[in-house]
Amino acid sequence: MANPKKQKMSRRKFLGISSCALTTAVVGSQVKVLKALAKSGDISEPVAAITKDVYTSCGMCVNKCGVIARVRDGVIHKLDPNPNFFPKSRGMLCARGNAGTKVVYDPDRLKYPLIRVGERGEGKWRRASWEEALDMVTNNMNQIAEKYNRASMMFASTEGTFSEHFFLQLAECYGTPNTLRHPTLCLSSNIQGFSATFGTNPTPDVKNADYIIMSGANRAEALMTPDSIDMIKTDGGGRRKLVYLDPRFTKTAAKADEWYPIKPGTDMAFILALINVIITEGLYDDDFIEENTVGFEQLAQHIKQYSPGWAATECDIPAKDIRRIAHEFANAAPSAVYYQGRRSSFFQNDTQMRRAMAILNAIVGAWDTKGGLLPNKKIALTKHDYLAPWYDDVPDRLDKGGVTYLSEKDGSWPVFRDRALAADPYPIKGMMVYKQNVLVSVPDRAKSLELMKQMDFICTIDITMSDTAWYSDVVLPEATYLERLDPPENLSGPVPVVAFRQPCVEAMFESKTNFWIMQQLAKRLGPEIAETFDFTMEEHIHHMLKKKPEIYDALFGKGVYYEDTEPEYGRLKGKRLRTRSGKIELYSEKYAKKGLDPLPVYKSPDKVPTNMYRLLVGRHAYFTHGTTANNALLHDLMPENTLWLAPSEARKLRLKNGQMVKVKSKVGEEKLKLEITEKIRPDSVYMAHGFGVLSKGLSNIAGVGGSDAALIESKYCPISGNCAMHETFVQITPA
Ligand SMILES: Nc1nc2c(c(=O)[nH]1)N[C@H]1C(S)=C(S)[C@@H](COP(=O)(O)OP(=O)(O)OC[C@H]3O[C@@H](n4cnc5c(=O)[nH]c(N)nc54)[C@H](O)[C@@H]3O)O[C@H]1N2
Ligand SMILES: Nc1nc2c(c(=O)[nH]1)N[C@H]1C(S)=C(S)[C@@H](COP(=O)(O)OP(=O)(O)OC[C@H]3O[C@@H](n4cnc5c(=O)[nH]c(N)nc54)[C@H](O)[C@@H]3O)O[C@H]1N2
Ligand code: SF4
Ligand SMILES: [Mo]
Repeated sequence: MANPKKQKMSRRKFLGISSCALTTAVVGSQVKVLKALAKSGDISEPVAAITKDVYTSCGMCVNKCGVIARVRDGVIHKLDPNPNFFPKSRGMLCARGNAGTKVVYDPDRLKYPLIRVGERGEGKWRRASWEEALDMVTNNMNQIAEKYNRASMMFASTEGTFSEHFFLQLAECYGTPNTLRHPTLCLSSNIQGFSATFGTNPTPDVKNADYIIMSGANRAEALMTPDSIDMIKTDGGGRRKLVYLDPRFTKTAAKADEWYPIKPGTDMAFILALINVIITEGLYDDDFIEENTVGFEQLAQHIKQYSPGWAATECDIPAKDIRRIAHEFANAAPSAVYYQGRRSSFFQNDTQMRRAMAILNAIVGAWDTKGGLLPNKKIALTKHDYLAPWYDDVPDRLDKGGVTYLSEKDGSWPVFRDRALAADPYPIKGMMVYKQNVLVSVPDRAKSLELMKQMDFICTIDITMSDTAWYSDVVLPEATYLERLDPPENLSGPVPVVAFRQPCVEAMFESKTNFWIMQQLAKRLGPEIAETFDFTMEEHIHHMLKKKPEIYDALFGKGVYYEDTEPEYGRLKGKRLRTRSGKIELYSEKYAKKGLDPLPVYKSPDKVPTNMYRLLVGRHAYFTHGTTANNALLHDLMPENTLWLAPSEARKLRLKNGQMVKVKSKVGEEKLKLEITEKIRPDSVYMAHGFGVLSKGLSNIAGVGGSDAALIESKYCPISGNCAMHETFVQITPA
């Protein structure tokens, strides 16, 4: 909630701190560039002839790889990797990164503020001035505050733009606690399980690990830099080994030394059996355990029940392989990692499954050491402090108490939505959405549509007509990442870096930055809120970098900033960790106190019912989530999604490759093309994310493929509130 203790930062004080000389330098050079550019960019007719190369960072996914934009005749002709060394992306720009030009020059992009004229979802709009659209947003926000409560407004957003915090600032200043961010769709179980063990969510030292086990992380397609680069790299002659578990034969499986098509939802059985072998056969690092951990005795007792023979029947991986892998892993340790991945929205037991991973890494001493798990570092930047107004009558978050560990900032999407639908304990009537595609990214689309139906008002800030924008009342066009000056962002990691964005070309049409939009809304919400936004982006950047002006020179000079090129090992040796005991918690006292299993207890996933299949979802190298499938360049590479089904099952169902099939779950029904492939287990089917859209404003993909969000049931982990997206069963019939 709004914190009255926050230090007030007045505009004068703010400016006093910034370096004025530097401010002039940036603004000066920026203005020169912008002045020479087209006033209102028309794709086919660039007005000015600007030829230059501009450093920035990619905005096509979470990674923020270093980019150099080749601007020719005022148009971004090509995006290349930043040629300067950058520890995060090391000269890599993936297919999506290259396709960024088609985000700017996309005929489907949002060009002007739009106000709905027909029914919601009917697709009838009129162009509005910014003035009118912004007035409409704040009038509605004020009405909701008056009629219900400030907490009846929800703010949904996802990171990636570097300026999400301004959106969250507006929410806080307006006075709602109800911000819904992406972690419970993505990685919150991961953070929870690892933090409960190590006091932090560390990063695996993929580059230096001799032995890596990856399960449920498809790094050759679901790219995370630098892990995806390091995973592929071989030193030649090194003893590096990659063991990969996935119900599908992915590109990572193709690169692995061993691939096991594990039964979905049983990774914990495999991990517990590895721990069993390592403990019962004395392969653990007893000095490390003695010095750094608590609860080994309890773990040793608990793990006895989980033998490789037992695990083999659960997870379909032969007991002899489990035993051998346990030996190989322990022999390679501490230069060995069980890679925890990122997305942990798989099963309801995800937090405890990640706990098991963390415990396995700990007992072989793969912590804070070369080739093991590394605690992250961050380059400190100065925060923007502001004094949010205080409102006495605002209740707690709507989803408060819904799960054991709820993040006040992120909330839990599935819990929140259920309570909002029941107006329990109060109604949610207004929705502000910024860079989140609720109807595509949150499981059970029909429920999200119901949620939107009950709103008095919905405003979406996006760059294209996403499904969520399509169902909104006001749609505001943001300038794309290649047209914005964004605040620098400090990305934590074993080798922390700072990334930034500057405009490569002038923002086209009437698109504006999120920062500008937030400032304009703040102004309309009254002077107290306006004051918290009373600075320019240039001033903000100088403020953030005031303690380290050299970052400024590095960012604008070569596009990247970092202080180290290699991780520092043993950094936390002898130091207290941020757990209850100050040590690595094999046995979690904290969990015991909350009535949770203090050690991971295995439960089999629900059995696949006869004549049904488990629906699996996941990444494709050419797309980011559900929202780049319409990009012209990427669409050429993969024009539609298909349903993967094993040949043996296709024969049983008398289905042919390429035919249209109906996929039906408890909550939805979709039609898409069948792809018969050996690359998937017979008990599961798979579809890529991002097709089957509702919006007709996405011309390449409207009416194409099927939506996974429409099929996935809304289940979640009761500890973290993370969605469980692989617990849905579907029936397949000819369409
Ligand atoms: N190209 C691309 N890269 C991305 C992104 C993107 O959208 N596109 N998004 C980024 C983001 S936000 C995230 S969170 C990460 C996600 O990164 P990942 O989590 O690696 O990505 P997914 O493809 O969602 O899931 C990984 C794999 O888990 C498999 N799987 C399903 N069920 C099970 C199971 O029970 N056990 C095991 N062992 N495997 C299972 C799936 O078949 C899938 O291949 O990717 C990041 N990188
Ligand atoms: N079914 C299913 N659901 C999933 C997943 C899955 O694999 N399958 N993956 C989950 C995961 S791991 C994650 S992280 C979430 C992510 O899903 P979301 O939280 O929805 O986030 P994004 O997909 O990054 O962003 C979505 C919206 O941002 C818009 N956008 C892109 N760039 C900009 C910009 O510069 N400015 C503005 N204003 N808007 C922009 C896009 O057009 C899109 O509408 O999805 C989760 N949901
Ligand atoms: S992984 Fe690809 S899409 Fe993501 S930031 Fe890097 S280049 Fe861009
Ligand atoms: Mo994610």
